[in-house]
Amino acid sequence: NNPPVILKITGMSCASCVRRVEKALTDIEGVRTAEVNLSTEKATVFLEDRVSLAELTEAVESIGFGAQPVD
Ligand code: 9UX
Repeated sequence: NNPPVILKITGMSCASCVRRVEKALTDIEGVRTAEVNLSTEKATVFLEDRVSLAELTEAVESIGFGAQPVD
């Protein structure tokens, strides 16, 4: 089991934003789960296959939010 990828997500205002970001992430092939926290602006993403960081961040950016990997 791999550790989760953590992303900083910017631009979210409400719980619907959270659900939109979670859906954008879980719609990616190879993503097992995505949990987004509005207060901390962090997404915790568990993968079942190798997925590039760029694919994750681009999915979030494509629906109008900011995303960057957190080490
Ligand atoms: Mo809430 Mo977010 O009213 O994309 S859905 S601000």
